[in-house]
Amino acid sequence: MLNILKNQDPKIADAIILELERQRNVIELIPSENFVSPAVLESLGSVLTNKYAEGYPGSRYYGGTENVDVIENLARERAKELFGAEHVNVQPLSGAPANIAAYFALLEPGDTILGMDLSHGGHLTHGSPVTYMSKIFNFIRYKTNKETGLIDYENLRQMAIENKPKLILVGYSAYSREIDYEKIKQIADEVKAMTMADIAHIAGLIAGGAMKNPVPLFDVVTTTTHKTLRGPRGGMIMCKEKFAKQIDKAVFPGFQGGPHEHNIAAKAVAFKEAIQPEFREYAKQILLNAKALEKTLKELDFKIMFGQTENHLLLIDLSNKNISGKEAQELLDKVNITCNKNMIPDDPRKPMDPSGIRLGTPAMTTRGFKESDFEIVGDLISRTLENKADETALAEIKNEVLELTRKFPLYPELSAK
Ligand code: DSN
Repeated sequence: MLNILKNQDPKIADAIILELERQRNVIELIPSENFVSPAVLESLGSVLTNKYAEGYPGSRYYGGTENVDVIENLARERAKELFGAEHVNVQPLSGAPANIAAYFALLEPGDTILGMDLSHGGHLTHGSPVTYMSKIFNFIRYKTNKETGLIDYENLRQMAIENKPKLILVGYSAYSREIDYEKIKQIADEVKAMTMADIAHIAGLIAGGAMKNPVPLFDVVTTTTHKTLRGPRGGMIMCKEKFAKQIDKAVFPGFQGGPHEHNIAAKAVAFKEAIQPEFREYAKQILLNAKALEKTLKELDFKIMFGQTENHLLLIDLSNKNISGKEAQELLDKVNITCNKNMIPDDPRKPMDPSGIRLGTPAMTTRGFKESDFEIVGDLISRTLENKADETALAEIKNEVLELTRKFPLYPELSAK
């Protein structure tokens, strides 16, 4: 692969080839990552990257847009079919721009948004004080309940009554439970707020019928396309028809310029893949694998936050294991297990060295891992953390990881030569 690039720019070609090798040789547990199909990769590397197409299909500011119009229309129609959406905008460049465009479509500066606290599983763009959006909108943050691990819906309702938000926001990056969209909608109706779900993490699980779908119920639903949905890196907004014009205007010209049509083509390809019956099996297997990993880790005395997992991820509190999240991530990197350090609810430690790690099953499920493989993964993680000072044991674990990954070839059609 990369025969032209190797001659023209060997440094970049070498780094890409090394990255392919790295992806092949690790157990990838970052819950927001996945492996796209070769057809998605081909679309991303296509001549569509050359084209400017500000505007929307049938109404562009540039000539020569007849082919990209076909592509963008297909992406929109397939997304509508997949999620049962009334209107779809496939132009957001990624999840953060999608959320920002949605806020500006629905709200005025200074308006109040009720979203989940970051350390309880929310996302940076849901009002973290380090973001610019937190200076423009008035974010208030609800939390999960310590005892049940669930979103504290009663507290959320009280906060909504007291603060009268214009928008109630659900959808999380580290929360591992199902979401009661009906309850949120009832609260929103009670205080006359609009509803928004950011389903970036679980979009593939929803598309595959393995989790509840907020799209028919909520006003606006944003997502990325590259996580469980297994498409290219990008974003998307779905909404009720009554918000269609303001959503489209907020994306372009409100916030973005020219859409990335190579990316939109790759989204369309991924949506077609997600419509196939095999994708339902994939979504189901992600959940089965997460449960298998959870069972093994619980038996090995790992503390699972939020009580349990009902989706693709596990947030683990490592404070009983005498190791921080940062140390654990670095140690696991050494044995070719990739995950990310993560805050736990109300974490007493700092974000760059928090108390937990976050583990997910989507990427390795794409490679073909089943429950028994994830039982082995749980065991490998535990042994790694127990043997942190034993280089021989760590080398042995790394060999076991390599043996396991070799059984599940990644991109066999791509040659590193
Ligand atoms: N950075 C993504 C994640 O890892 O969850 C969310 O945007």
